[in-house]
Amino acid sequence: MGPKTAIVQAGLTINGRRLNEIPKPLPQLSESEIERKLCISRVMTHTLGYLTGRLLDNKFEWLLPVMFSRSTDPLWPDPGASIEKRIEVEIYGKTVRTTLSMIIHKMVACSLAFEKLFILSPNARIERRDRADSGIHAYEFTQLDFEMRGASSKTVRSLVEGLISGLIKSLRDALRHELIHLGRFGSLIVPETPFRVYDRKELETRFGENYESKLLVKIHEPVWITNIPREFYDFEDLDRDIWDNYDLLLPQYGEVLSGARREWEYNKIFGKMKRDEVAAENYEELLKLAGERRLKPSAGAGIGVERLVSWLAGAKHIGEVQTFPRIPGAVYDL
Ligand code: ASN
Repeated sequence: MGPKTAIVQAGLTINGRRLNEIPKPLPQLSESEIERKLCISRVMTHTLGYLTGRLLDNKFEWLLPVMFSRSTDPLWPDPGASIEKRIEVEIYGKTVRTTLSMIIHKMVACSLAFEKLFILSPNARIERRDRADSGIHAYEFTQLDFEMRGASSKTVRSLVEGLISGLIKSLRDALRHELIHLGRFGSLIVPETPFRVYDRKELETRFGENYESKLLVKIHEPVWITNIPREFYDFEDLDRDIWDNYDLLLPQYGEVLSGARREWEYNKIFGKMKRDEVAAENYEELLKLAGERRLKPSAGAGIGVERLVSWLAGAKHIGEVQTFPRIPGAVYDL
C-alpha cells in the first residue's frame, strides 16, 4: 500500500472533493477501473488516428512541438484563464517559459514556411487548484493546434465541423463495444452540420455575464460562440468592436476549442500589447517579423484533446482520460 492509498482511506479531501473521488494514479486502479481506462484509451487512440489522418489527407504538414521558448501564449487577457503559476526557467543564460500554447510558433511557421500545419502540442497550464472540482481542467494537456495561411474563420469552422461529425461516425462504427461499455453508445450521436453559431454579445444580453455555464446545460450538440474579447493575436475590428474569433462548446463539458483569424500588422499587434499590458519584450521575433511585413494573415484553432475525449467517452473527470492524471492541486509520483 503506497502512502497515497493511506491518505484516501483516512478520508482526506483535496479542495472539498474526497481524494478517492478524483481519478487515482494508474498503480492504484482496480481491475474493473483498468478495463474502463482501456476503453477510454481506445477512444483516445481512435480519435488521434482519425483527426491526424484527416488533416494529413487535407495536405497539412505535421510539426513536432517545443516545450521551452522565450515567446509563448500570454493567456491574457482571457476571460477563461485561471493560471496559478507561470513557469519561467533560465537555460543558457536566457529566461524561457514552458509552452502555454504554440500560437506564436504557429503564426510564424504558417507565415514563413507551411501553408497548412498542425502540432500535437503539450501545454503546461498550472491552473488554480480549485479547478480540480470542475472535472474539465488538467495542469498539463495536449492541444491539436492547427493553422491555415489566408483562411477565413468560416473555413476553419467548417473544417472542424467535418472533423467532429466524421470522428463520431467513425467511432460508432469502430468502437461499438467500448462505447457500450462506457454507457455512451446510445447518447453519442453524429451532430448535424453546420453547428449553431452564437454571438457573445447576444448571449450576454440573454444570460448575463455567466452566459457560458447557462448555455452549457441547454445545448445537446456542439455550438460555436464568436466575438470574444481576448489575447492580442486574435483579429479585432477596432472600428466595429467585433472580434473575428470563436470557441467551440460541448454540451456539459465546455470549451473544447478556441481559435481565430489572426492579426498580422505590426501597429495593431504592438498597440494591443500596450493596451493589454502584455510584455512586448517577450515577443521580439514576432514583432520584428510583423514590422518587416513577413507575418501573413492566417486562421486556425486548437482542440483540447483530453476534453474532446472526455466528452466522447462520457468521462467523469478529465483525469480519467489521462493515463497519468494531471489534476490541479494533486501531484502524483508519475
Ligand atoms: N490554440 C489557440 C488558438 O489557436 C490558442 C490558445 O490555446 N490559447 O487560437
